Amino acid sequence: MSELDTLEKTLMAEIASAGDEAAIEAVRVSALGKKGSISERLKTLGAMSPEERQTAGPAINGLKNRVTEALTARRAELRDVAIQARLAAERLDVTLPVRQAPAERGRIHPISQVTDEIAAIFGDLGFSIAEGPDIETDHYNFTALNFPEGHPAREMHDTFFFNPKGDGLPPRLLRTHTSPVQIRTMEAQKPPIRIVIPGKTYRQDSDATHSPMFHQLEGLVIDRTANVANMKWVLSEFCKAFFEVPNVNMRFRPSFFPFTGPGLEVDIQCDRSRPGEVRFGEGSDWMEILGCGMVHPNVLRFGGLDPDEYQGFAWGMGIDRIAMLKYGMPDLRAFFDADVRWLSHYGFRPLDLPTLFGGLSS
Ligand code: 2NL
Repeated sequence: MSELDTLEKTLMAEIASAGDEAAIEAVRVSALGKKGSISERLKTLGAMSPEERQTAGPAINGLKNRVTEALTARRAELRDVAIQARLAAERLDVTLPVRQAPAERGRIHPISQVTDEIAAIFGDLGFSIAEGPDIETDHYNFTALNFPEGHPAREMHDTFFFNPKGDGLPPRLLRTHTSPVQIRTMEAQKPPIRIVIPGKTYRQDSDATHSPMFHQLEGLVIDRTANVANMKWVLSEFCKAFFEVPNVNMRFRPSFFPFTGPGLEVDIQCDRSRPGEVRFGEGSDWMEILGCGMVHPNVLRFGGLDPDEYQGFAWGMGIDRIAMLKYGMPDLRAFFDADVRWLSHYGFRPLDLPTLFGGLSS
């Protein structure tokens, strides 16, 4: 067997056993690269006599062509095997149900939804949102809101107190209402003030209709002329927008809050004749939904405002309670159970943001 035949056999065996692109490329370089075994032999043609060249030329070039062809063929074969393997590995069962993307699967908690709805309504009426700390001082939670020292109303709130710090000050507490934020706002900005304050509030109370942590939304308007008629208009606009009805009948009953004078409780007319359903704006029943009143002069003074110059009105409502009312959720405790089955039933789609023009809860 000639020396070229031996080389051909070796190269062909190497090509046949090359397992991937890199191995094929290594064989190509070893044979046809600058210093490759075939390239070196082609270089010897120049020094040969014409007769020698006549037989050696076709022999070496023939070998070069056959090796090139074998390389191309093996490369195609390997590519084919690789594609078949990938197709098998990436096979999809198109009959499986489509899996939802995370943004589709997630749900907005009804409390967040209702808070956003309320923010959209009052935003449209020219209100800003204000927030404040959950941990408050006795001053902001009680004293500045006209709860006198030792007044029984302080105990009525079933306050969670922290351990005293030993600084001689009354112990810190978890705010029992969002009203401290209104005092902080009066101190920080000049009237006119038009704010709503959504947030967590805390009282030691726990049963089917009370959770030790709950959500409140309060509102405050202060300027030189704010009055009860303005307050009634704002609250009736709110109720119509929130319950998505063209008309609501409201009933204002006198009530007492230390921070108001006068204080009122507001009922809206509703129909409870259908079991498990409440309709607003019609019917023969009344349901209490919020408390309100003119801001007590002492509260204005504690906020750094002169009651002879400024007056205002305020209101407060339980977000959890009106969320239950609007969306027919029977048990308050489920709000805080973190049960995904409950949330996927009562939750809201994350991209359906409540707006007045697009619909609050569509
Ligand atoms: C309710 C009743 C109410 C207020 C909150 C308020 C705040 C300031 C001054 C005067 Cl700084 N009033 N807030 C007024 C009346 C009622 O809440 O039933 N909340 C769940």
